[in-house]
Amino acid sequence: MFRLVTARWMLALMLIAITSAGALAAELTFDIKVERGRVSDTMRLIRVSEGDVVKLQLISDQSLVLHLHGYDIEKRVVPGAITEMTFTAYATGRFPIHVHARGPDAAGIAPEDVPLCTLEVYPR
Ligand SMILES: [Cu+2]
Repeated sequence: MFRLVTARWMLALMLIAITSAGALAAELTFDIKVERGRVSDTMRLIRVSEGDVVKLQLISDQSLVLHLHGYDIEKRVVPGAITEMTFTAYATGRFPIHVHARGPDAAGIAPEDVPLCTLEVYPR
């Protein structure tokens, strides 16, 4: 009887372990639509948890170079195409996404002070 109960507990603990492991990380996709260098208010904050695989699908009506600080990922976005920025959120904190350049031949202009949007990565 004791062994049977113990075995049941073991099984329950294993199920808990499997379930929590499955909840550890998520794959999250965000559509970020940029119009005239701005995103809508609802897209200004991207909230994820540490370990999540984050895919930003960027679309813009003008050519831009976007830079995710901290993770230091830079992507050129051209009109009429979806540009993907994919990364694992390994670092926690607040990370701005800046417009670093505008226009088809844009390069080397000063980053804009106001971020396009902000990524928040929360500890798990
Ligand atoms: Cu920047």
